[in-house]
Amino acid sequence: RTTTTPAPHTRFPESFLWGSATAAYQIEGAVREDGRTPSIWDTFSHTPGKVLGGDTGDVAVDHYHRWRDDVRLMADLGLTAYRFSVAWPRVQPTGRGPAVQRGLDFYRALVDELLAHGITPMATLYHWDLPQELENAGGWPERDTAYRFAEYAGLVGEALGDRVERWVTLNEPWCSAFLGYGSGVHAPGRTDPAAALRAAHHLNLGHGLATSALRSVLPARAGIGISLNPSVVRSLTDSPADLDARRRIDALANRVFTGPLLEGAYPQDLITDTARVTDWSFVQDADLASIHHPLDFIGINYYTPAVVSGPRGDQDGDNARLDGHGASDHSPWPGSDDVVFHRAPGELTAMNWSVDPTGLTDLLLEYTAQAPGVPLYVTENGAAYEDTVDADGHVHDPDRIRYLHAHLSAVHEAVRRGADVRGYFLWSLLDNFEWAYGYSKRFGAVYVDYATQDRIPKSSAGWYSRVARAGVLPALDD
Ligand code: PNW
Repeated sequence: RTTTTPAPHTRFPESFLWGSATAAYQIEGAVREDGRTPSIWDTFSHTPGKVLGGDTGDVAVDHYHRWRDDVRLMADLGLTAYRFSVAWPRVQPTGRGPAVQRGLDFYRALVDELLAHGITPMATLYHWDLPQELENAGGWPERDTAYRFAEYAGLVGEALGDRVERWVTLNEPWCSAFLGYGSGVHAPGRTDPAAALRAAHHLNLGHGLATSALRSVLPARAGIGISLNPSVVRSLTDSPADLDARRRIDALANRVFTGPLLEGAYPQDLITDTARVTDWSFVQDADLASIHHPLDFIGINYYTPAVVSGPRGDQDGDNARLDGHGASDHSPWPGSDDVVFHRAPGELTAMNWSVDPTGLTDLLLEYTAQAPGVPLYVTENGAAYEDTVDADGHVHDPDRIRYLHAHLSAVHEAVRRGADVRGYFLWSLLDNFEWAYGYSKRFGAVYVDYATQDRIPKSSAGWYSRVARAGVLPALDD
């Protein structure tokens, strides 16, 4: 092959972390072991009609028993970091009171095993598994849940703070608030727009209070951040109506979190847009000061952009399919449920999410500008495809390799243009319980045969492994 243009220089910084990510409810199983009690996802997945195929996390990929093998798998792949989440109902089964030692022991052993293999742990404290008892007491729309979360964060921080240096308070609070309490496609499945906004505020407050609780127990070298799933919102046209739709969705998807986190205030336009839903009287005077801490890093989870327009009667009803948030008669956009979502350009993954890596570059540069000096991690990025095992026992997933290559190039491009990105966590290490889609969507770099729990690294795992070991992104056809 003759080529005149040399491959672009795609070396990543020396200390760049090459990781993968998972979440407790999606992989652990063992839902009744060692004192664990139900979380809202146990209740939800056991409610008929909520999860595709009636799937539950009861067994998942049995990581609670196979964690040693799973760590070895990461080590064999040459990965240098792992983002996992701690199951609140294992540590504090009722959401209150002292920690259950056996719950903490599991994570301590996991972390020790990671460290023994030279893998840097990143612990997420909340990846959606609220103890059911706290939901019974009102859940995230109730202020007390924020206090309970801070207390739990302190317990985990005390137990693991000597060995975990990177802490994520919340994973994707947007999903917890607006899919959990607005559209109801996630646990606990409530469909109350005012409750969704209250939940968003109490998640913000929980993050702030948990940050203080962690600071008081963690060594000074520890870093505390949050993983957001910012929407890259694009307007269908430059018409005033479409630009206004863009502004509204940007407020409800992004600025409802970055306002208080980075600027210490809720955006005025958000308060105005949602005035018919709530008067925001649940925000108390001191709350914004509690939320507005300096962040040691920001975690960015990115999959696909959104394209929106103002209301256009003829296309109403497509939203459930096109906004990628699952089918529901209820909108996850309080006060802006008339905004129309359109199919974004690009190929589709098995989630029907369009592939557009430029969104990731845009986001990383946008956060670099919005939060100058705050390091960034891509704490999730990846894609579901319809993977199958060949007759020879291999799983060939060239689409996923292309997706990862394009998105890692997008990260590199952001770094080249000044973004301080410290690492990349592929979602996900293993195929797992994909929330409302159950086991029907496979995001893993490693295939799981659910009948046997056999792990089969896909060709993308081998590809990612080579990238991680070299610290350089090869040309795609190498
Ligand atoms: C994220 N949406 O979930 C989560 O952090 C992961 O646990 C999950 O497996 C992964 O992305 C893939 O879906 C999302 O509807 C779920 O906008 C739904 C949405 C976004 C993120």
